[in-house]
Amino acid sequence: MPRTIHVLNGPNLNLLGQRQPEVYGRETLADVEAACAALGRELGVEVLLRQSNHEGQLIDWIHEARGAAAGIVINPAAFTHTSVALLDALNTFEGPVIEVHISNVHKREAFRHHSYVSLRADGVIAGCGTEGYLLALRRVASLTRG
Ligand code: DHK
Repeated sequence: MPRTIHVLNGPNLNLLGQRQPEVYGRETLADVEAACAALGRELGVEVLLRQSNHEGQLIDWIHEARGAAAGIVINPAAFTHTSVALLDALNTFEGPVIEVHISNVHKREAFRHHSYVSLRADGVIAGCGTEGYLLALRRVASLTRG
C-alpha cells in the first residue's frame, strides 16, 4: 500500500492565486494539488491535500493523520504565528513534519518571523513559492522511504 502524505493548508490559502499575487503568486491551490499529485506518482506516494480557514478543523486533521499518514506537510498560514494548539497537535504526530511558507516570512513584517510550528517541524521551507510544497514532499518521501 502506498504511503500517504497529508498536505495541510491554513486560512486564506483557498484564495491562492487571487490574494496578493505579488506575494503568493498566481498559482491556485488546485494547481498546487495537481502538481503535488503528479510528484506523488513519481515518488510512489499518495498525496492528500486539504485546506481550512478554521484552526479546530486543522487540529482534527492532524489527529486524523496519527497512525494514518507517513508524514505531514503543513502551511499553517497565519496560524503559524499564533497557534500553540496547532503546535500541541503536531506534537502528537509521530512522523516527519515539514513546514512550508510560500513567501519568505523572514523578509516580511516582524510578527511573521516567529513560528510556533517550527518548534515541532523537522524542516522549514520559506520563500520558494508554491514549489516549496514539492520540495517538502520530496523531503517527507526520502525521510520515510523504507
Ligand atoms: C501564508 C500566510 O497566509 C501568512 O499568514 C503567513 C504564509 C505566510 C506563506 O507565505 O505561505 O505569514
